[in-house]
Amino acid sequence: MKKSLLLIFALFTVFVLEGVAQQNSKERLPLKHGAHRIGKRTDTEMQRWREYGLGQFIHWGVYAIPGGQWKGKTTTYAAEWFRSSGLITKEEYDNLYKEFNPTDFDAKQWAKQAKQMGAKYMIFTTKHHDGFCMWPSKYTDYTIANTPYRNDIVKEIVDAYTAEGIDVYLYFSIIDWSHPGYQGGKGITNDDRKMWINYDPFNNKEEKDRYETFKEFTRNQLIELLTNYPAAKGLWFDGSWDGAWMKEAAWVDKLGEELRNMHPGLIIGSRFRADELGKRHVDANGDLIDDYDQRFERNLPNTLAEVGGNDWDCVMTVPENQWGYHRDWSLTYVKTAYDLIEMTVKANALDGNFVINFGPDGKGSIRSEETKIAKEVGEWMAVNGSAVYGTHHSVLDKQDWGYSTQKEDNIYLSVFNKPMNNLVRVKVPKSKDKDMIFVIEKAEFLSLKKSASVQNGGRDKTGSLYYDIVIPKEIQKTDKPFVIKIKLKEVNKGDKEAYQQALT
Ligand code: FHN
Repeated sequence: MKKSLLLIFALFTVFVLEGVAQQNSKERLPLKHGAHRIGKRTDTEMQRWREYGLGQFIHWGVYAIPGGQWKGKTTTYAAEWFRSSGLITKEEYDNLYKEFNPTDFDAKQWAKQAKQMGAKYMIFTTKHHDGFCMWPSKYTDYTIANTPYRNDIVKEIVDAYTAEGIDVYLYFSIIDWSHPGYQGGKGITNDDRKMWINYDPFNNKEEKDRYETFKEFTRNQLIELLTNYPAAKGLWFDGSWDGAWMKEAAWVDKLGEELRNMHPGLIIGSRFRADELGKRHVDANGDLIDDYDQRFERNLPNTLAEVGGNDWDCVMTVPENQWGYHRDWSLTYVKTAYDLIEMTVKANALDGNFVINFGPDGKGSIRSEETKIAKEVGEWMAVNGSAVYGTHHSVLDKQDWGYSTQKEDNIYLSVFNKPMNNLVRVKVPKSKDKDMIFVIEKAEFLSLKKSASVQNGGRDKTGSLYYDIVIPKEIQKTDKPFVIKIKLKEVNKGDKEAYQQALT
């Protein structure tokens, strides 16, 4: 009896283990062009990226000349997509560069302003979807070299920002409406593997051959950018959702390797390439493609679970969806500096970087609304930046007054909803040891640089231990978010004084 029971048990175990093994091999697909690394990059360049906290994006190109308006008509379309707005003919748009002469442009001034805002990195549109190159590319005539301005704007930007200690990333659009070989608008979205494998983005051989010239052109331009601007830290891709590009998984993957080899430490986000099954950002196994996740454009995540342990950034417009210069900002809600500060802190509390977009006008001036935002964000960051730079999510749960970030054992409480009773109630984590509790050992308001008073704690309905930090008079009337830096200490419940302080 015993023997037969043992036999049944052994058979059952083999059956279960085999099932699990089969299941695993079914789940993990043997991808050649999916993620080439599981988990985060650990090198110094990527560690530096992770610590930026706040960045600046600049969308600038010939679309800044019309600024969303043409012949008395205004579009609500994104200004940088003006060529497709219907207000201008393609021919008119494609001749705008002949007027591009941004005599007010001062890269050093822009870089100073970005530094004052607190940006640690910046992303610049070297070429947006229209294909106009802000550098004198030798692979097309549609460049800054053939405008009345003529100077290499990318060089001016890279030099000026690098001199201010701000790392530069080169935005590059895969979509290029100016190249005859570019194959646009033929993406398919489906989850059917076979359908994707059989999908042909071309209508005929001629189209396919033309696309080969586009691929070579794109490769040449990327090599040119990294050769001309070696100080750039990374490439920020856009427009890679194009169906023909997505079908080139092997070729794009090889190009990525080539670019990385020529520029050690190069940082590339998840928008460069798809895997061989047409999956973007994360591959068909669910692993992040390349170095950081770019899916959170204008759309911050709300929980750590959503970011899946990956590095990520969120790029954000100031009006609703205008990246390039639009003359009329009355058309949508315009974010305030404090909206953007809250987003910055929220992103960092969820292990991401936050990037604020600017769209200078056709003459090269940054609009007054953006200058005001840069100033207000900068003033806040100058006092409270330690809650952002180099921080990550904290050991505290999310609480109603705002967001918490952490660097080493400093925890930063960024308060955006000031409690009416002027007490910031801080729930501390539960100790893993049943004999220990956490107490707030030190608390300091960053803007005051003096210790804050922590009132006796208590337990809320869920049994969580909390302490109240008193908002001092100097801050009670503020209409701005503020930061309290705290340190926690684990003490024995038997330590009478600390325990008493925590429970009364
Ligand atoms: O279509 C573009 C848009 O114009 C803008 O450049 C943004 C910035 O991330 N990217 C695309 C939309 O995802």
